[in-house]
Amino acid sequence: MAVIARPRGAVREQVADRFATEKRLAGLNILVAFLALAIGGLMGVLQVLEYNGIDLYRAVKPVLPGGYYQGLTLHGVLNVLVFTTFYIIGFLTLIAAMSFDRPLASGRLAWVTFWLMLAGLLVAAVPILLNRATVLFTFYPPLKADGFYYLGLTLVVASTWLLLVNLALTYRAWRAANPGAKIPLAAFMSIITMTMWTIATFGIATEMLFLLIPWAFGLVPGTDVILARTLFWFTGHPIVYFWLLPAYISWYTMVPRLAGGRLFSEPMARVAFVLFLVLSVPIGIHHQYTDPGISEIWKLVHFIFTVGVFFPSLLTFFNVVASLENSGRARGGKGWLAWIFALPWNEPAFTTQVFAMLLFAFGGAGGVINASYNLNLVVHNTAWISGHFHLTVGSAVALTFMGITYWLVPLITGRALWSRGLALAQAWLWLIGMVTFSHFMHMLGLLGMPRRTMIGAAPYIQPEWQALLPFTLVGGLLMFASAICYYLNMLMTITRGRPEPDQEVPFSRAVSGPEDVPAALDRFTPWVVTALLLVAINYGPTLYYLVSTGRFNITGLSPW
Ligand code: HAS
Ligand code: CU
Repeated sequence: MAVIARPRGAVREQVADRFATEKRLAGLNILVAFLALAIGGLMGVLQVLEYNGIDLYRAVKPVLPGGYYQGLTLHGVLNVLVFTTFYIIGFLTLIAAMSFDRPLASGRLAWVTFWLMLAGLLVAAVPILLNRATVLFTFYPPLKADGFYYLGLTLVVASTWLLLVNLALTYRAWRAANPGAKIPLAAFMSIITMTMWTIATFGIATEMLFLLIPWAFGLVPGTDVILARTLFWFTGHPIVYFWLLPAYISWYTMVPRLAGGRLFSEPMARVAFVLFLVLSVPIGIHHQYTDPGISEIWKLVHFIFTVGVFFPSLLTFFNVVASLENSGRARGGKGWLAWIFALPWNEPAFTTQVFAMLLFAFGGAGGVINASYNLNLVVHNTAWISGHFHLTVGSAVALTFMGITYWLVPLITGRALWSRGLALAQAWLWLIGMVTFSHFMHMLGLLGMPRRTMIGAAPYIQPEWQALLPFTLVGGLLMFASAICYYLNMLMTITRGRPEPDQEVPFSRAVSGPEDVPAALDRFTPWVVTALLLVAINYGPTLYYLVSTGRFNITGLSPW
């Protein structure tokens, strides 16, 4: 993949201006994302305090009348729906354009996308804050929220499709100007990510439009719980790859350069992304092993395909570590493993992202345990699952997204990072805090501690849980300290950072680059068709059965 050349003089001014819209949009999206994360993260601190018998919800009752469960709804919705979605849309808007080396086809459409997403967010936020949507981020019926909660979230999701439209138009214009060239890697990956996401959101859009919205506004008397859950997980599983793939884009196309070397193999990176497009969606039933109404046969099929989607992450593991080794050796590193010490550990954007990778290796291993039908019965609905997703979305994704901002915010604002030392401290605190927190959450899960529960107030709290719970608090507080370092550093960068105008996206070259990419890995249509076919096979019979036998008579409840 080509490195963006540093333009000179007047040309530089022009180039900087060419991406002004994309930069502004990336900046605004990422600002919204991190504001959401600040509130969502704070709720996490309240939760871990409650686990340890310090119930601050009583103190904040005027603000959070719904207590723990309202806080948990905010934690889930803000962190995994709002933070991720806004960040991803902002990040992909900018890097896809820069990778194509042309602005997006429609700046106006890009603005419309942002404003619609923001409007959706505000519509959904009001009922949550008023304690009229304390249904957690999974909003399973029979729990019933205010209709505007569903409406707002639907608007956010539907608006993200507009980015795919914009990318498709940009691709068409780029192709007309570059017949025969290979699509630049980061642009190819961005389009795959948004295509996968658009297919994936069929589930949640159908659930919202046909089941939950009419039900919550009283247009129909009841709904069907299992059908709603199945449609939710149709999207709810692949959403994790919607979060992960932008982090992978950074690990493949930028981290090797930050490390001072090259990506090992571009063709292999494309194979991984194509496999994610094909395999991410038709596996959602691995969240429903314990649900009635779905045949064991389809649970088994979804299990087998889940093991399949492990493979592109293993390819990524190999490719990313090989790229790091390439970089370590390019910096004079030697030996079987000693090259690791030659890597630029004093570079915040690099270190933060490699820590995210390390944590993900463990989160990924836990994923296979979740996916296995019989082991899932041990860990389902326990604190183990919270341990799992704090390593995945809470680290592989969130920590990578923070690491990226260590070069991206300077690029957008034209100001140098305020403190590299503070950024490195942030990375180390997150690593140590998360290892502690997630390890003990996994252990507590194995000891049977349920997730999504006010453990501090539970009459059945076990002595062996009580022995381990303080460690979750230590981990949580270390992550809180990490977050403070992060926000302080960003605030100071934006307001006080030394001017440093000529920053660039650190796109990497590859050892095996575009020249080695076969034509099949530079196309979308065959893979989209395969993806749709697999979705139809893996979901068709179950959805048909659930719709045709559904009894839409659950009136719903709002117990908070
Ligand atoms: Fe998961 C539940 C299975 C990945 C998130 N998952 C969840 C939930 C969330 C979540 C949020 O099968 C809970 C949802 C809820 O509220 O109920 N998950 C998997 C599997 C994978 C997986 C098989 N999950 C993710 C990712 C997530 C995420 C990614 C977010 C971003 N998960 C499940 C299952 C459940 C589940 C069941 C349901 C459980 C239940 O009962 O409720 C795989 O995709 C993981 C593959 C990953 C790897 C790791 C590759 C490592 C790499 C880094 C290498 C580089 C290094 C650096 C180490 C194979 C690429 C080296 C450094 C040097 C210096 C050399
Ligand atoms: Cu899943």
